[in-house]
Amino acid sequence: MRHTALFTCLALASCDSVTTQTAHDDEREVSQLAVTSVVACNPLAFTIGSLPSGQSASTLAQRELSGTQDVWANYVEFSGGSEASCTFNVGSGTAAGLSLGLNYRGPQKSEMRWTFDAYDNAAQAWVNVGDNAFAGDWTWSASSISLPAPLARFVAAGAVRIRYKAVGSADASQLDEWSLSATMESTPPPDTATYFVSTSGSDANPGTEAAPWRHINKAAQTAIPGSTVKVRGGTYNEMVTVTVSGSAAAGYTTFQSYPGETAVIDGTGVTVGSGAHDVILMENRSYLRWKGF
Ligand SMILES: [Ca+2]
Repeated sequence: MRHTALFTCLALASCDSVTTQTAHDDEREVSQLAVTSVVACNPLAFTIGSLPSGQSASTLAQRELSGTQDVWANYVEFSGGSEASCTFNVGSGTAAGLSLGLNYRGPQKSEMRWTFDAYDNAAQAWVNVGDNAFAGDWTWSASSISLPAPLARFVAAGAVRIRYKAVGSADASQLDEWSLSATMESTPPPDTATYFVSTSGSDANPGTEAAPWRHINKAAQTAIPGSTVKVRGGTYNEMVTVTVSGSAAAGYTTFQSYPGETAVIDGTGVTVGSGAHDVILMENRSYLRWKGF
């Protein structure tokens, strides 16, 4: 969409709260940060059965065994009839991918079934997400099980709960690895940068309060989306061409007089380019606010 917003602030006139909301499609994109991490089971809680002596839930974070290796400290053994759950703290954000990392040794599914369930917080019920169908007979079998969409139902207070459960009590089973790979998306927080312009500043400055810019035009071509430009009191004899925008993700970019002071944009004596007679030119810009001029 193309849109042109032009307005004129005459010398010493007030232009207060002029806001544009039009945007190019690309300016409406909400950027997402996606972070994938392997989350450890913490804590492991038994509702039926118990953690065997000499074993630790912390070993579930590492896949260490293959074939028929038997290193007691490297896995957790679940006796027949066991039921236990892991809490995985995946953190804040929106889940874009949740996948169990498993290394199992025990009976084949045809002999005895062991199930993995995820807790659905919306339905307040356990949902089966898989079982030991991938496993050979008492040989270490690694696999991953992706949780089915929609994933948001499985995340509450930054945590996912997974249950491991025996169907019957015929045989024990062992888990060397029981982890959760979580891809979490988050929207970066709006940048709250603030810039300063002063009649005693310099456009070579960084635009900080201590070292402000000299011209509003400098800010209008430098300020990042979502930032605030505070203009110290005084008369700015300049043409301002705005080339920055705010964005849907970062919010409005705001130009305002410094609190308690009044900045005046004065076009008097400024050479105006052909076809443009505006002291402030905003073309195809969006998410901008002008306050207190
Ligand atoms: Ca292990």
